[in-house]
Amino acid sequence: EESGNVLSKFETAAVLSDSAREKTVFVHGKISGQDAVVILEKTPIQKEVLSQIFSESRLKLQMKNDIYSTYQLQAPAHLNEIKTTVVFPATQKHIQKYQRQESFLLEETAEDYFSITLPYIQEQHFSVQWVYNILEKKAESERILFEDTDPKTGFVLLPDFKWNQKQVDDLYLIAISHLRDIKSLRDLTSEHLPLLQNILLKGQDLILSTFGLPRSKLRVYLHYQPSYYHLHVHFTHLGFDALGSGVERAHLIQDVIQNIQINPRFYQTRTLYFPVRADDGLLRKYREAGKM
Ligand code: M7G
Repeated sequence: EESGNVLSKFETAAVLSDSAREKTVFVHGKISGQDAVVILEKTPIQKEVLSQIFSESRLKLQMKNDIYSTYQLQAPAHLNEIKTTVVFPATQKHIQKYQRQESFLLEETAEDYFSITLPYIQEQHFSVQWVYNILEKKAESERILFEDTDPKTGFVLLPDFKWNQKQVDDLYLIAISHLRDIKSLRDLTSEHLPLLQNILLKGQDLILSTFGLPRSKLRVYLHYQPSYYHLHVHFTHLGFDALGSGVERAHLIQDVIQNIQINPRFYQTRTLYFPVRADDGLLRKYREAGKM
């Protein structure tokens, strides 16, 4: 889909972070005076277009030594796209989110959650308007892969915007609950078991029938803390090191279900650990409370 070039007026202010290994760069800048964040990412090479790459590209020899040679290969434009994500207008919190920073592990007791974390996330959070737009079919409706409309156990399953859907190697889908009052893992009780089981089973089924990936190839998890406080579940390819799939932030949904089966108030009573970044307001609150 063409959308003009919103980036032609982009004025770069700073590179927030970049990674040669991931082939990404996160840039802060301005568009007509307002803050914007742009993410550029070189995507995996699709095996389906290999023969086109070999036959339609221009090769420039860089060096040759014995049986070794390296080239600069210029692939045709349509095989040489850069996945680009634009957040505009971006808030200060978005700029922070994408800035490379040191992180610290917080230890959140149940009491800390109610006295420190909850009040903080109630005043300081990313808008979940994009989530409501999906649930109400005001955005991305053509991207929805599956929907269960039950008001209690229903959800919408669609590609995460981190995935370009060109290869299953880095498959990344999200399931968004129709229920609007579950902020995070902390709110989940035995009442939500049918919802969690429904998301897991139907998500696995859809991914098997649509992408041919069996459940043994999926990592299905919730983030704690999430960025967006509306219940959603991440489905990623097991072989892909998705950002945020590390043990300090990702909770496998199968574990979550079992923990709640053993103790219906598991997530209201346990201490939870999660990373926060150096400039996160929550870290400041924990320090002020003498917890760090
Ligand atoms: P999270 O655990 O709340 O936060 O997950 P994280 O971004 O820190 O991981 C939210 C998930 O929703 C992430 O995987 C995002 O890439 C994805 N996401 C965020 N937005 C704003 C959108 C969007 O507008 N559309 C879609 N399809 N996915 C999004």
